[in-house]
Amino acid sequence: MHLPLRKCYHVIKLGIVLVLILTILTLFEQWRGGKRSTRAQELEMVQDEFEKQILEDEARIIPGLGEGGVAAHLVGEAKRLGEESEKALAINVYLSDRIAYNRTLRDYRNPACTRVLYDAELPSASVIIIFHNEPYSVVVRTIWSVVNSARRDQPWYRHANFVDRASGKTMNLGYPGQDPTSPFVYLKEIILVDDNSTLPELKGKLSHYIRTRLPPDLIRVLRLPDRVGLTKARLAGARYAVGDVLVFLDAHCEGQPDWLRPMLQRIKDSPKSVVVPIIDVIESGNFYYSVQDPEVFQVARCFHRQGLMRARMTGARAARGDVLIFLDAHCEAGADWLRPLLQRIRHKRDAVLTPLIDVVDQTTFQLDAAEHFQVGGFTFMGHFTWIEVPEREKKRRGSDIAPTWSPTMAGGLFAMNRAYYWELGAYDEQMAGWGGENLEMSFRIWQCGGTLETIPCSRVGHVFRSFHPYGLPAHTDTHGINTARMAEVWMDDYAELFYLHRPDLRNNPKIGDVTHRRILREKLQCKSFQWYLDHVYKEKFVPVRDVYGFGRFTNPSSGLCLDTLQREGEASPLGVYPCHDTLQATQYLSLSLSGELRDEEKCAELQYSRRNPDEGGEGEGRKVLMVTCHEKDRGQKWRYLSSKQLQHVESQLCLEAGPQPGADVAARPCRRDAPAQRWRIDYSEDN
Ligand code: UD2
Ligand code: MN
Repeated sequence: MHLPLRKCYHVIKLGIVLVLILTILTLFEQWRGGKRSTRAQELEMVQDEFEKQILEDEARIIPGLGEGGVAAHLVGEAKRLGEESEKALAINVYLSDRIAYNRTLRDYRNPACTRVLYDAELPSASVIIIFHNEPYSVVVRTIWSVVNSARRDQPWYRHANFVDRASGKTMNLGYPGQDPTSPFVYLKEIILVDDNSTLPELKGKLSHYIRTRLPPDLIRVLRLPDRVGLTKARLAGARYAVGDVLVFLDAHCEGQPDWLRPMLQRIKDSPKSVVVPIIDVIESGNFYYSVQDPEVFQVARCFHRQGLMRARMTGARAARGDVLIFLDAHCEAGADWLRPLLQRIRHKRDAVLTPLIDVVDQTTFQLDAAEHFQVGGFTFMGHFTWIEVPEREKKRRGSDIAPTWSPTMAGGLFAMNRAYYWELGAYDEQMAGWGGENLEMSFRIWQCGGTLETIPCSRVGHVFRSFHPYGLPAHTDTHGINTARMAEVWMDDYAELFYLHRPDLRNNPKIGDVTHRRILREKLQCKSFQWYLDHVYKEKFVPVRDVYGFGRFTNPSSGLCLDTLQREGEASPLGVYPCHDTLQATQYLSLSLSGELRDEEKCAELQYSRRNPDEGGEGEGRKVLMVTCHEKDRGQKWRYLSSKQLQHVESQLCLEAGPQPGADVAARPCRRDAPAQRWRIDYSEDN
């Protein structure tokens, strides 16, 4: 009796405890549930806030503005706000916010591109777009441009052949293994690498935009926890990528129709080709999509104006040749334009033919030839430059739209087989901030057995900015340090030419250790920089090679040196300036064995006065301009006399220092006793 009672008591106690625990648990669950739902609510509200912001953004867009790639303009207060935003951010962001995110562009490709046949099956692409605090609308437009280029229903894909070139089999468009019903072809993924931006709109709002407006399955956003600079940001993207081909883009680009496929095809055909599109300019002030400045002497053919029927008839009646050729009186013919016409008519008597008619601008005589583009060069200061396609390369490539060898690349826009990217050593992961990685990769590609090519049927516009709108790691010259790292590994003795400009970086511990990159170079059995100069970039002027002398050209009596005075432009007068202690680019000149007085890019030439060709006999003297070197012309030949005078061969005039710092030099009749005409060259056979 006793025990059962006690037992009973225990059971009741246990029961009460159990009930208590259960109640607490239920309450806790309820509390947690409630909390969860507030969190969901909160999230929803934030999304709503993003949605609201995006709807507001969309309402701001002015239909038709900038459509086709034409220059966009605003007026009044809006214009002023736009200009202000450009001053602050190097891009007219106010205007960008008002241009459709997926505007179309006029097709600037060489018409021959539309006739190229591509394989139905091409490698898949991972497009990697890196950004740090880029303007939101510009980034979104870049993403749209990639997405749109890969849409299966684009006309260029619809008209594409469905027959595989290699096998002759009919195939679906896409990459191997791709679902043929996917709305996108060739595009595996877009990887956005956020290099630790601080702008809030590039975080949640951008993600929300992608989720709700873009194909989210196609797009990954990689948020880096620290700011690492563009080289490491691209590396992070590349590590993440799974496509066959890596396609790198800056975050302010818009592609022309069908820009992706020509590059994929080339990499399929030639996996060691690293390819770049033609990079067109999107103007930072008005978003005008403009093709690289063509130059008249290139191919000028013909421009058209309303012709006079009657006059032509009269001419035809009087003609006695087999073939009648009508031209307006304001045409310039390209090389060998006549023969193809005659040949065709010989075979087909009733053919009526027109040449390809290019447009020459009426006021500037600039030729608007779509196929004109430039490739990459460099300076020994370590900067990328644009150069004309060398004549020998025009012959080698065989056609205007064939892959064109490029000594270097600008760096931001290129495509490369993913396996080859890693095999070739990806990037130097110790390069911080901005700069240097482009020349490093260019030299590495060529020296280690690859090729670097511009694919003319692929054109992508890029907003070139006049300054970096984002801050870079304080007080570090990342371009200089990265370039020194590059030079240490790839340039052999030619690194000295870089250090001549940057003596401060010689043996500087800031450069860090490059041993592993030198090991890479050995492992890949890469060729020398000398080989690169001899075979890849033969046209490159080496300031110390085949020269009579180089360095500063000092006028001892005044202590002034020849100086290009950082003057920009096609033809800028050569001047004088107090000599620098170290060799600076503006005073770094050479007198070549062929008689050119030049810096790395331009040659000294006497200014020619149309009004009075003999001008400058006694009085003013003739100005000396730094212009593009053109070996043919005698006007760019100089010689160094034993009297230490610099004489212009054609005119027999001598170079005379200006009277004060910053003044132009002049060419005047040679006078042995004139101190202003004596020049000492830092390094020459005499010294
Ligand atoms: C050119 C290249 C650029 C790069 C650079 C040399 C082109 C058209 N552009 O300068 O791609 O090769 O030369 O280094 O070829 N960014 C980051 N983190 C940073 C700094 C920049 O992610 O710390 C991003 C930036 O948002 C942009 C990209 O890197 O998307 C390139 O920077 P840029 O546009 O300022 O360089 P750009 O075009 O003047
Ligand atoms: Mn850029």
